Amino acid sequence: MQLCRFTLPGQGHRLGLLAGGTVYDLTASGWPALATLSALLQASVTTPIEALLKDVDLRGLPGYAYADLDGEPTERSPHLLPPSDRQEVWAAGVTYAWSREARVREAQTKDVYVRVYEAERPELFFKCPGEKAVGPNDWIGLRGDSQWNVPEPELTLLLNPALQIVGYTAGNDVSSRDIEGENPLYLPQAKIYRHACALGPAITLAREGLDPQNLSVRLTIYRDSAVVFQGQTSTARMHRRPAELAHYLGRYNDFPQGVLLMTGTGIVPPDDFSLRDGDNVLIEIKGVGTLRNPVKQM
Ligand code: DO4
Ligand code: MG
Repeated sequence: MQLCRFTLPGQGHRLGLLAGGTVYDLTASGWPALATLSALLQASVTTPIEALLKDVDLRGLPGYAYADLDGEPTERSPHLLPPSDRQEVWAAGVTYAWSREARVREAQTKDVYVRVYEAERPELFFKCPGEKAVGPNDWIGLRGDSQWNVPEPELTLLLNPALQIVGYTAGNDVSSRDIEGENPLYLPQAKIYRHACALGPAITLAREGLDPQNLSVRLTIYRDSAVVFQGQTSTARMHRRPAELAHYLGRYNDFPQGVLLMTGTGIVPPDDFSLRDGDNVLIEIKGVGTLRNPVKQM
């Protein structure tokens, strides 16, 4: 069972439940706690999401066939939106040795990456407001002032206002490596721009029994239908625990609408690789789903 946000022609933004190939319209239940993702996250502080959903009679809700969750939406199936509405999206960095090594190679100021990998305090940075994240099948952008743009496939945590991990989704922390490498103070420009954050396709609830520290993550990049890069890792290789990252994010900060936290990349394409206009990026996280986004040069 997964949660999603979706829209159908003329129907606005809806909260949905994905079960057995059907998207059930939770917003149509009329229950305030199921109206939006923010409302659900707020309610989940006192009542677990699964308990809130238990009493919903799905047969009484509009349901839309969504046989192929990972595929392109058809005219008759709902269009999935990013699983974020009023939450901020944050990201952790240098949480895998592979990421540390790639930053050291690209950077003119090298030791910050080695130090943050080993430090007790993780690197955490603001990525975007939830409304600016893009969902499955929407385009991700390449900055016109950068020559070196890459996707970063990241397990993404969904946290409620009490900073409890209530779900997981896939995230793409699209980044400009040349801007990042030139000076660490340029990080916000290397990370925050139009269509630089993709999330989705849906939220797997934390209580579904998924072990976030043992999930395979695969990144595939297609160019003219051919695979130009494929890499794989496991969240078991992450140097930090998800709960530890959530704890640091919540220190002296409040997230009344909940928050999403990308947990860092463990896959970095070779240094001579940069995304191009027209590429297609697929991020597959076992048990969480496949996030697919075409690339657009801005
Ligand atoms: O400090 C650089 C950002 C690192 C990052 O985004 C990652 O490791 O995923
Ligand atoms: Mg990243």
